[in-house]
Amino acid sequence: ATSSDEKTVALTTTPSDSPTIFDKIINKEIPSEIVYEDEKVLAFRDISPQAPTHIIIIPKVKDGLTRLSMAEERHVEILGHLLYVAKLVAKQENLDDGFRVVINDGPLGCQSVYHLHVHLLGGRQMNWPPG
Ligand code: IU
Repeated sequence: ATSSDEKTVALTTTPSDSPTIFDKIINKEIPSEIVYEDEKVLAFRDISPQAPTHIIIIPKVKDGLTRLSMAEERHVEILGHLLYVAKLVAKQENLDDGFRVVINDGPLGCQSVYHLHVHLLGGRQMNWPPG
């Protein structure tokens, strides 16, 4: 999918707490290239990479965390862990000159999968502002 397709998906997806395709990835019902896994999180290569390295990092248990705007106090630990794992995976992917971490929230933020996830992007020069 191109980034404009991704925007179309984001704008036509209704935010909800229903199971998403990421549950199937966690349960290994559909294949993915997993690059990191521990008891709390899973990191796998994005199916439609927007950079030479593009990895999605997700909590294995959603616990109502469909999107960052739904975060509650109980999610503070997993939110911190997701960012720390982004750092570990960046190191593993040799992104020593820098990388970008993104969390899209909601239709305006271009979120298309309602299971909170961190994008780790690297391997090319990023631009600012993002689109
Ligand atoms: P977003 O922040 O909700 O837009 O990100 C969802 C990402 O999940 C997006 O980059 C998709 O390419 C990616 N993805 C995937 O890696 N595997 C899938 O089966 C599906 C989406 I659906």
